[in-house]
Amino acid sequence: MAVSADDWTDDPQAVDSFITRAKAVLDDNWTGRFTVPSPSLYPHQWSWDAGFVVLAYARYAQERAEQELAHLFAGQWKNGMIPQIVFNPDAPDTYFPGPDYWDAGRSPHAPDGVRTTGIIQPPVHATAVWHYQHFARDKERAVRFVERVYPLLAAWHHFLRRDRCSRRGLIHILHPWESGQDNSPIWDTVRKRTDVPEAFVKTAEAHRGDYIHKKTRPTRKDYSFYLYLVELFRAVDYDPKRMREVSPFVIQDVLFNTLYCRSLLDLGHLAHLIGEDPLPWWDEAHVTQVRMNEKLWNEHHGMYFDHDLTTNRRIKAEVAAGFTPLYAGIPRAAQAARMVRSLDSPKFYQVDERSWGVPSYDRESRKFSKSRYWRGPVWININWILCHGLRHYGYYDYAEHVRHAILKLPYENGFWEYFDPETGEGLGSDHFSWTAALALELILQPEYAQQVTEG
Ligand code: 9WN
Repeated sequence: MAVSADDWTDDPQAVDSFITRAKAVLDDNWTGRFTVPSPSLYPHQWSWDAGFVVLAYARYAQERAEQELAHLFAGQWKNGMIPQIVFNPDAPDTYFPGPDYWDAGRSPHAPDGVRTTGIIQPPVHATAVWHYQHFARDKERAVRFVERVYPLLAAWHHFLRRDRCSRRGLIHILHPWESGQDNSPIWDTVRKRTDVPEAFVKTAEAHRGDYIHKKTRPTRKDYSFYLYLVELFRAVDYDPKRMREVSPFVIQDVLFNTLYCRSLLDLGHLAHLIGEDPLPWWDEAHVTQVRMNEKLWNEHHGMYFDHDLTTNRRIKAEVAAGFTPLYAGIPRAAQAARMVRSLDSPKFYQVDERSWGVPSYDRESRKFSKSRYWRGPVWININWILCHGLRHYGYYDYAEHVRHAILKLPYENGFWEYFDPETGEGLGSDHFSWTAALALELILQPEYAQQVTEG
């Protein structure tokens, strides 16, 4: 079945009002220096959320895109690390764990005068900067900005290569929060085999009230695991080598490595733009592609699986992120065809069926939950990554089917953090920035084309 581009609405005025509403979400969440992911739950700046909002600002708010990135880079560590969260000193003390719990300043690498966490999130920043300069109206200014941030992006990628990878392998992550998919079923086996001291269960319990919508969030056990890992890292002053040694969680994650690979390709393009050598970045991207195909691909399931470095075993959790390598051109054409067959099935998102986008987890698994965070609900960022990946391989009809979901979900139900794949009901926090931003990214493409024609 071919789904036409405007199936989600055939009313042009409705499209205009949708754009206005999406931009209003970003305006409301804009603090004057950066964009909070949502006003109710997340009052600070998150690393990959910042990258996603820049993809939208790139298309209509050049200066704001620069400010967003500059604020994130102000929190960059001296060893190049871009932290998961840059804390906002003016925010109410509602988010736990906050800056005092992390106490990241104990690391000699922490930035001066800015408080952050001591872990990372997926690297989408070079990709964001590439979009920024590509769509910028003031091109000269954009090139000057790229010249300014290129060394910072390079330092970030050097950090990943130096401190998050052994020899020329894949990048490993050390905490579920680093993947961006906090309570994904991928982490279940690691969490279950880790003895978390009772004190962390108590701390997690004490803060349960901080987490709204308990049934749609990670459990107390998940949170105690997250806090325990933070404690292990804090005890070694966030020293990258020691973190690797003490962590029971050392995973080569598909989504993280996919975005790393895409980021390297985009960093190469940025290098080329300002007269630097792109080849080392593209070489690195190539090595990552080869390694992912060697180590993470599973022909039987038609998708990629994470690898647990502690046990040296694949983690066979069928999550939507297992299809994201399409976005970085990682699978060969035959693999991509196999992946689309797995995606276009009752497990995920069948083309001729009434559901609401690609769920984060296999709908036929007994552990699937249609409402609990990264264990089933539809997330707009994963769908957006898949939509672009499918286009890249020429699966335009299926990509349109995914695009349709990305637009229709917030159009009909609001700009929620995640969505029930069966009913489309919005879950988590309302007024969520990347839901608005990525819908805008898809919808503003024709508008951009028009501006270019108008000259
Ligand atoms: C921990 C901000 C972040 C996203 C993550 C999402 C959620 C945080 C939390 O919110 O995680 O980082 O407290 O649950 O899982 O992807 O970046 O939107």
